[in-house]
Amino acid sequence: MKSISTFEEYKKEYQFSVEQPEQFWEAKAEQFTWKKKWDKVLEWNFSEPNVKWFLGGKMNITENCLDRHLKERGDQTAIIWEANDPNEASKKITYKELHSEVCRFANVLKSNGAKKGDRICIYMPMVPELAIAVLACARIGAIHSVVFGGFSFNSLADRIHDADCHMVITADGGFRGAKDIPLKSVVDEAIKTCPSVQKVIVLKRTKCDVIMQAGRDLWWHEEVKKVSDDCSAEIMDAEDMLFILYTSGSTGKPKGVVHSCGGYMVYTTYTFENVFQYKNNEVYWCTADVGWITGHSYLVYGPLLAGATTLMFEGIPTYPDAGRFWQVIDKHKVNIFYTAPTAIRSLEAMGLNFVKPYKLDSLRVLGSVGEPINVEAWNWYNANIGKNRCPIVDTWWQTETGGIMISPLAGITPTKPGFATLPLPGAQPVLVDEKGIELKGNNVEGRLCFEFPWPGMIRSTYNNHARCKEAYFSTYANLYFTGDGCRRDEDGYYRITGRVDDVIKVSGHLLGTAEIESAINEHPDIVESAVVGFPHDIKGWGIYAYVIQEHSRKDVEELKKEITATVNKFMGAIAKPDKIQIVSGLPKTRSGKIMRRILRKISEGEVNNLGDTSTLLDPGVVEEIVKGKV
Ligand code: 7RM
Repeated sequence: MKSISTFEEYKKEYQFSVEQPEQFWEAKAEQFTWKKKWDKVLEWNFSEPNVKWFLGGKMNITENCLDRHLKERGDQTAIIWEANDPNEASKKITYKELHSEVCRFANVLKSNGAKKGDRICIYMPMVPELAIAVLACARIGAIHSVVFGGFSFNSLADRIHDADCHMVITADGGFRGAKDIPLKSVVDEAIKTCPSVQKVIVLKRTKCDVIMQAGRDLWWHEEVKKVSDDCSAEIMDAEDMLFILYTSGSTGKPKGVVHSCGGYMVYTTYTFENVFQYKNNEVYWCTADVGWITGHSYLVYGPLLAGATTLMFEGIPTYPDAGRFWQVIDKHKVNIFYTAPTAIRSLEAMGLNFVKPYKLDSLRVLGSVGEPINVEAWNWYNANIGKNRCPIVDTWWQTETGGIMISPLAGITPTKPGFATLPLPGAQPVLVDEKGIELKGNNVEGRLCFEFPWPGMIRSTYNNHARCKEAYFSTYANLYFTGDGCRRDEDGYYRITGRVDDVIKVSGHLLGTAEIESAINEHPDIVESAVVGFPHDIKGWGIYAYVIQEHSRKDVEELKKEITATVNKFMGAIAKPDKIQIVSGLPKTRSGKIMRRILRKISEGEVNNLGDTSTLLDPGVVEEIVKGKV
C-alpha cells in the first residue's frame, strides 16, 4: 500500500483515522488476501473488554507473508541470517524457499498431531528455523507461544503450563557471544512439571550433548525428511488467536497477551511501512530477539507481510567486539536499523574506535524501541551512526499494543531528541491524572491511555479474561491504560517518562519485580525480599533487591552470590540483581504492605526526600536501610 509521504498527508490521514476509523482501517485491510471479506469492520467496548476487528473475515497470515509475494518477489531474499560467529557463513533465504520450508515444517507439526487451536511453545535461538517454526504454527492455525531463550526452566515451565502446550519446539543449544546456551536441557527440566507436553522437536544447532527421550523427543532434521513441502494454509477467522506472548505484570506471574490474526496483520504492516518508510529491495534489520514482541511484529510478521528483506542476527552487539553491529551493517548493506537504547548506550561507552572502521553509508533510517532514549544517546546515535543524515524514529509501543503507537514517520515527522513525537494514524492517546481526569490541551503530564481501539491491540490474557480487564481496562473507566507516565509538550509532542507501576525495564526487557522476588525467595535462607529499580547508566534501570535472611550469616558476600545464582537458575540471567542489600526488616504499613515507594527512593539515592512515612509500622527499619545502602 502507498505510504504517507509528507507531514501534511500525515496530518490529514490522522484526522481521517479519528473521524472515520472504520473506513480508515477497512481501506488498509483491502490489500491483503482474504478468503472471505469481513462483514463488519469493528465491534468494541472497553468495559468487558470486547474488541473485534474485521468480523467474519477469513484469512491466513502466512498466505499474506509468503504465498501473496511469490509471483512478484519469489526470488527476492526474505531473510538474511547472520551467525553469532562472524566466520560462519551467513544465509539468504528467498521468499520461495521460506514458503517451502514453512510448509514443510507445518507438515511436521501436523504429522506429530498438532492442529488448529493447539498451543505450541517455541524456545529457540535466533536462527532461521525460529521464524520458520513461528510461521509453520500460523500456517496450520496453531497458536505459538515463543519464550525468550534467556529465560530459565522455571519461567519456561510457568509459560508452558499456563498455555497448556502439548508441543515444544527447541534446539540442542544456542550460541550467544562466547557462550553456549543449553536450551534442550532447560526444556527437559521445565517439562518435568508440565505433563501436558507430548512432543519436543529439537533443532541441531550447537551439536552439544542432549538426552532424547524416546517417543517424546524428535530431531527437526529427521522429521522434515518425512514430509512434503505442500501444505495449504488453514483458514482462520480474523479474530482467531494468532499467538500468545507472555509479559510481566506488576503482580503475580506473567500474563499471556493474546493477539488475533486479522487485526494484527493489518496493523503490523501499516505501521512497519509507514514508520520506517520501507522501500522495495531495502535491507531492514531489527536487532530484537523473536522472544519479545518487537521480534514478532518487526522482525518476522511486519517485514514479511510488507515483502521486505529482514535481517536476523544470532549474536550479541559486543561479540567478537563492540563493532559487530556496524560490521554487519556494512556487510549486508543495511538500510534501516532498529535497536534499543540500552544497546546504543553500551556501545557508546565502548568508544568510537569500534565505529570508525565502518562506512555505515548504506543506512537511511535509524530506529529506537523499548525504553525512553535519553538525549545523550539520541545525539550519539544520530551523529556517529546516522552521520547526521538518517532520521531517527523513537517508537513507543508495548507487547499489548501489538505494534507501534507513537512515533515519528521517518524523514516526515520533525523529530525532537527524547520524544516519541506524535501518535500514528489510528492511535488516540489521552493523558489522565491519577484519578482518571483527562488532562486536555498541551503542556501537561500524566498517565498514558488510549480511548479508541486499534486493530493490533490485545484481545485478552490467555485463559483469564478477567485479568486482562483488571490490568488494562479497570484503572480508568473506558480507557486502555498503558502503565506509562507521559508528557505532552507545547507542540503536542509526546515524551514517555517511564513506568508508573511495579515493572521495570532492564536493558529494554520488561521484568516484574514480583517475579524477581519469587525467584530470590527460592533460596532456602531467604525469608522475604523486595525488588525495585534504580537508574542505571547503561541498562536504563538496574535491579535492587532488599532481602531478609533466616539466620544471620557472617559471609554476606557468599550469600549474595548464592542469591544471584538462584535468580539465574530459576528465572534467567536477565533478572540477576545488580545490587543486593541484606536487611533485618522491610518498611511496611500497619496492614503489612511493603512501602515500595520508600524503597524506590532509597535505591534512587533520594534518602532525604522519602515523602510521607507516617503510616510506617516501624520507622527504625528505614533508618537501618538507609545506613546500609549499597
Ligand atoms: C516494544 C516493547 C513496553 C514498555 C512500555 C514503555 C517502554 C517501549 C518505548 C518505551 C519510552 C519508547 N514492548 N517503552 N518503547 N518507553 N520510549 N520508545 O518494548 O511490552 O516489552 O515494553 O516499554 O514503558 O510500556 S514491552
